[in-house]
Amino acid sequence: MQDSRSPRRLRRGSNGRFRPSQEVKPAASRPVCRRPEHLAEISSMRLIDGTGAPIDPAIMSDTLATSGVVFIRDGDLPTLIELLLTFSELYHHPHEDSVGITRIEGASSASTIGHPGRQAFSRDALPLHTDRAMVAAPPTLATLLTVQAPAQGGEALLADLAPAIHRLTRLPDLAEACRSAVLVSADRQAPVLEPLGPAGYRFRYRNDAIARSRLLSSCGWPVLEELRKLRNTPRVVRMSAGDGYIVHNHRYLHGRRSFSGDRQMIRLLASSDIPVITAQALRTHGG
Ligand SMILES: O=C(O)CCC(=O)C(=O)O
Ligand SMILES: [Fe+2]
Repeated sequence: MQDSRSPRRLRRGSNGRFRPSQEVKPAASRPVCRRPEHLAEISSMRLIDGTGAPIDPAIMSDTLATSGVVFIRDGDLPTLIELLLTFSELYHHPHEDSVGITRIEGASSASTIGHPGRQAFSRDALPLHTDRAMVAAPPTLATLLTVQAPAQGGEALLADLAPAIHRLTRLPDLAEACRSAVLVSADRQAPVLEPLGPAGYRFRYRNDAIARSRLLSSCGWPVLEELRKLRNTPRVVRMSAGDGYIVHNHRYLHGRRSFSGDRQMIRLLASSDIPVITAQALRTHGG
């Protein structure tokens, strides 16, 4: 690709890390985004839904609000950033290499011992989770792009919480259920299922060294029971270089299987006002 095609082309710095040739500006100062139509001209990246049907980049927000996930084929980082900036803003992460962008490679598990937040940088499995689950407003979108697939393992794990949201929002004591199912980390507590007024509900979940769920009263049991059932039945997605996914981080949990050999992923976090699920889509999950 030519440099003129993207204003935020990424180059490798002297330390081997990706960095934008023009710094990606923090959300507040970023200029209005370009329309997504030109993306097809600059890259062979394709977007598909869970059945393999193509997705128009111009309706990404709608697609994510309806189905919660979009899969990437033949993706590359500059095009992905361009795409995300047409409908969202990059979101800071403490381990990022540049705003919202983190390179994730496998190291020995020993190097992450004592650093609970760094398990992603090992070759270990990552159980299903919400990214940045313990902050007040977790990113709306979590995107993973495969740069190098490992010799073995490393498949993505995905789980849609929409059917669970559908069932739980019919609970007679929903407000109390929301209050009593919480995630607890070393220094924080956050609701697993959080009412957001007209915007619906937001899920967050982890069951790892960063945070675990806890019941404050038995009213929250149905919430955690939904998650317990879901943990054992994730969708397993094998990804080659250029493959990836974008999930609504308040609706879909993601994770990975353990792997051996070299593997390199790029994680991009972003925020937007995309609803967790549209009312119409929620109804379809009720059958
Ligand atoms: O390595 C992966 O496939 C997922 C990484 C991840 O979920 C994370 O870093 O939060
Ligand atoms: Fe993650």
